Amino acid sequence: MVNNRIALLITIFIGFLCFFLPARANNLNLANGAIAGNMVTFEIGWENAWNLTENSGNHDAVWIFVKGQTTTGSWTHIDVEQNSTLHYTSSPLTVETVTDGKGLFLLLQTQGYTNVETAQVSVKTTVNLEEFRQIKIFGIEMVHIPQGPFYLGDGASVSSLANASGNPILVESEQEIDLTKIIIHNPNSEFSPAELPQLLPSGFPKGKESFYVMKYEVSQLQYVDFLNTLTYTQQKSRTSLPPSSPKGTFAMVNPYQRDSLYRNGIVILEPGVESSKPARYAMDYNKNQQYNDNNDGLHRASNFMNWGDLSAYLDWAALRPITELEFEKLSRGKNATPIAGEFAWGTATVSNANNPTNDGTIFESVSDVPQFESGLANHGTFIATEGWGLRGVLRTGFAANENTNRIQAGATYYGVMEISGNVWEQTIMVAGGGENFEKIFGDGVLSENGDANVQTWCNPSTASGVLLKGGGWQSTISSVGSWRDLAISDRFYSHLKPASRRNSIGGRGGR
Ligand SMILES: [Ca+2]
Ligand SMILES: [Ca+2]
Ligand SMILES: [Ca+2]
Repeated sequence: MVNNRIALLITIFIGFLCFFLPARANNLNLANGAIAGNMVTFEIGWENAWNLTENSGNHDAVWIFVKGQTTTGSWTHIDVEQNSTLHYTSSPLTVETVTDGKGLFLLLQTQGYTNVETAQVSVKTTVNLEEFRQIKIFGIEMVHIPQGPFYLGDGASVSSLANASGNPILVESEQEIDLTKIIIHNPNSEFSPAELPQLLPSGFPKGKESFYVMKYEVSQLQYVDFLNTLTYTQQKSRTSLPPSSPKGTFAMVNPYQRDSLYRNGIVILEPGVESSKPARYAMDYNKNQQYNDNNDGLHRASNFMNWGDLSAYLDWAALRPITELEFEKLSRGKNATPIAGEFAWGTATVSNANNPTNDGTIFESVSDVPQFESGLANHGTFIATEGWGLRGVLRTGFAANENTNRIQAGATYYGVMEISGNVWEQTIMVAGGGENFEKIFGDGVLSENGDANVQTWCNPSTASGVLLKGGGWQSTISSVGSWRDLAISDRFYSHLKPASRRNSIGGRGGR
């Protein structure tokens, strides 16, 4: 049986997602969907939304987008009206539309922290929804990163970017950057770092302008929801085991080490048939053949994702990858003076999260207590007797509860979670071809074989120009200036192209 988190109403499935905020428990809930003509109506419950923009702070938001299943069985992205007056939200929410109409943002109209108990939302799409077999509404929690200058590099980390004197660079505009004036500081001595090109073009997002970023890493449930709208051929490209594999097969793990899950619970619920019927996917980490159980790890970070997987997810969700400059901005904050070897929470010390509590549930956390000024993060350990720590991923937002501050929750300056640790993030590098990346969003539609197909995005197969940032659950922490994967300016792996699936790699995107 399927313990479905989805509220099914006539022809509409509504996704249900649970998340947590740096300061307090958070819970995003979409429910009670209905359609009429071009209009889709639903309820949103959203605890601890914040809007601190009148207090020099930032705000969070939910990215909403719509997919429809046609009478032939395939899924298509449904655009929404770009005129914000055509949509409706009850207090305290407001709508922010986007010029490509691929979705819209919901955010607080009121200032401060607010629990949105149940708000009504009506979204007007550009097509008659009654012609579809099913409609799905997706919500992804985002954080808005305000415009403003910031420092790039920390003057210490391996292969970090620096000015000619080895110091951090103040990024003050989106104009092109002469990279001949920038050096790779403290270069990796084991593997040659990717060489910088001459120029970083003006089209490359530099983080000075505002942007949205996903509050959390892509979760395993989000990846399942993604897979369940793809064709068989597309699913085949986006999973490790064939979609025709038997029910219960773990779909993302290494085919040659099928018992090594690293806490990934994505399974085949209903096998597909080559070139005619896609598989259906679900979560069954506890292997009890009860799918999407309360303790099946639905909200753990999605690992075993290569660049092809992450870029496809972002194209499908009408988002985009973020650049390594944006990664440092969203971590450090504007105008903040870099600290040598600092992590996402702004200090250079870390406490390891190793011992899960409420394992697999929406409350999954750890019993480990963060030491003074040390953020709690899921990373590895050098001590052989302790193995490699947890050997897998934790729930996104695991360290945050109603009593935690930025450091204890391991949050960035702007409240983005797990930027250091859990799964590695995949960002666009200023080298290796990544420098040609431009701020072009996915259109919700993948190529026939399931790849992202957005102009200027790094090649889904070669992953050239993609940089791993932030470290993962197996990353050991050494002294400042040496092995220190979780440090936000670290670029140790600039030589490595994440083209194959690894148990510690996932990621997130932005817009
Ligand atoms: Ca189960
Ligand atoms: Ca991470
Ligand atoms: Ca596309």
